[in-house]
Amino acid sequence: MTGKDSIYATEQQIKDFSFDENVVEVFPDMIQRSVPGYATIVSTMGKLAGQYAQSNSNLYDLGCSLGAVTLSMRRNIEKQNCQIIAVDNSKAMVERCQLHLKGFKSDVPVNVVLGDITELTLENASVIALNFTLQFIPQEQREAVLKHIYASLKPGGVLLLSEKVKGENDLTDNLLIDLHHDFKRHNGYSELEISQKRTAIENVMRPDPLSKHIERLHNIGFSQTQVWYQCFNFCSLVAIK
Ligand code: GEK
Repeated sequence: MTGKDSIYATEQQIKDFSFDENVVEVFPDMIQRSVPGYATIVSTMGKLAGQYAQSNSNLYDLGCSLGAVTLSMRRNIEKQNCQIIAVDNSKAMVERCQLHLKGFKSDVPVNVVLGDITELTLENASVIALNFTLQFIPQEQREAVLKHIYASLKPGGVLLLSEKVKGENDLTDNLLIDLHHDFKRHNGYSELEISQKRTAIENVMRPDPLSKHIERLHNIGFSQTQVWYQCFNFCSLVAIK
């Protein structure tokens, strides 16, 4: 069982945020209360995976955390001979993810891998999910990761990309940040929790503007990119090879 997120509830010396055992313990509560539309995004990514999965191919869940997207994709795959490869570079996450997935039955094989997505070999993919993971990759490495994703996709394959984005200018960025902080307040986070989390995350998560994502995907070669969800500074899109 996982618990309620109170990691930043007391005043503390703030260290850079990391996906360690303490975060794993409260992760479902943390992400649910912090990302508007998380449940909708996860279930829709599963639906899209079901639609775009090709027989005899791999589906990847990169930065899988506890495997929410893996489970959602697995529920929707109807094609023959598909396997899901779920990857995360946090040992604590991968261990808990393996345990968690054991609790659900399915004929679709899942391989949970401890690995860094900047070093991973991807192949024969029909669907690749990056659900709020690219934002943690250093900005100068994002293009290379996306190029490798594109190269590993079969024709007609898709990247399902969700990201926290930066507003297009300072004014709209602040507007989106304020709306998001209101959302967190509404979900029970205090001012201290909101501000300490912001400090902890600012060095490890650097969002790009949505326009930058779309332009980069286009330049890499994706034929179509469609934003299907946005609430405040949280977006999800599908990019088709
Ligand atoms: C979900 N997708 O619940 N390589 C592999 N994993 C990484 C890397 C990397 N270089 N950098 C960060 N991660 C999940 C939510 S959380 C998003 C994803 C959030 C992993 C990191 O360990 C963490 O588990 C995940 O990416 C990001 O649908 O907490 O905001």
